[in-house]
Amino acid sequence: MRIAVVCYPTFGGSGAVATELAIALAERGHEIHVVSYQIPFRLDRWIPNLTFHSVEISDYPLFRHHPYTLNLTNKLIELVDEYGVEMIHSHYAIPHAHAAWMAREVVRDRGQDVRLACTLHGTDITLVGRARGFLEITRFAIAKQDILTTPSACLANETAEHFGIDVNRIAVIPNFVDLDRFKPGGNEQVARCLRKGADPNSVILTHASNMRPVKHVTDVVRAFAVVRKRMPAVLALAGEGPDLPAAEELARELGVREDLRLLGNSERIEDILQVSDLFFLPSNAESFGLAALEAQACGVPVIGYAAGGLPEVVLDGQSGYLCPVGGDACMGTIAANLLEERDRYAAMCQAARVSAERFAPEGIITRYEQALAKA
Ligand code: GMT
Repeated sequence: MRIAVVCYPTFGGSGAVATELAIALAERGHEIHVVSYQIPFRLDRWIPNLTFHSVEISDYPLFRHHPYTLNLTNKLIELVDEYGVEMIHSHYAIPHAHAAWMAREVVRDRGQDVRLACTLHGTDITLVGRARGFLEITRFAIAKQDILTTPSACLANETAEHFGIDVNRIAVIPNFVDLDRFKPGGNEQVARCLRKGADPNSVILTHASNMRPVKHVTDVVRAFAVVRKRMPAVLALAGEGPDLPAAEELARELGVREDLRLLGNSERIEDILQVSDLFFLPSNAESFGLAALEAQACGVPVIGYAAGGLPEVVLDGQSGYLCPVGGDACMGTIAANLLEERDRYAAMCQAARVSAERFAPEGIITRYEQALAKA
């Protein structure tokens, strides 16, 4: 197949999944054209059969906001013309599914055709797409796709409920993890850097995200403060986003600021996960939780909230624990208890890796390949 893969390039799950899927499909012999406004962060190697196309963004003094969707649409039309692209696979509906639909209208007007697939990733359905300013056009663009996929059954149900899509039209294809890259192990030097200035026996607790409100990063800090009262510990926060300053301020108020490690966006998140003792993901709506899967693959139990698709990824009581949304004290107590019971903790680390093995790439890529071929 000749496929245009449209995605966000920045740190975040949808861009990571889109890029890794694009690479895997190219390695299976498909001709892949990745389209975005900059090279996606996980597109870090040269792959035969895979070409990156940058969307040039038009600037003109009249435009208060750049009409990116139109530039993207134009690029997709060009790809159909120049490379004979047969399928546009959008990752994250807004505005990719809309641009794909417009591109198809244009090529159909010329007597050509292209098929449309869209993987809905999360807030395109649970938050942004449901906002009044996007709802109607998102409902339309989603309905026009030949195939829809979601990474969890939970997100498929939410799409059906809020966008009036027949749930049988949605293929649930979970995200996957490179089990050779994300594996137990760890570099002592990384651990030493994270513990610098703290007790050398500190446990390392980690959270990685785009620090948006949905991630409840202040709940991570509150849970950490509970653990910190019972044992030496540092909290590694990987990623950047709007709620980071509030998290830092709260850490100051709770007297744990000196135990916080603000790591920014990291291209090698596995280095941090591998030396972590526990991973926190207390989102109130998480369609899947790729970061939780990557942590488990590194043998790190996950403690989070029982919301969205996370229970499909983290097996409560086996590969981690899921507390009710808002239960930051619950997370902290469970974490501290677990870390104090070394045998139970060791068993859970092993179970975390086994849980992640359910999401090995091979079979999941095949499911995508089959779904795209059928569209
Ligand atoms: O939906 C978002 O907020 C962004 C999106 C992204 O681009 O990072 O994250 C979503 O997609 C990931 C990949 O499928 C999932 O692992 C995340 O759970 C999901 N985020 C949310 O649902 C909040």
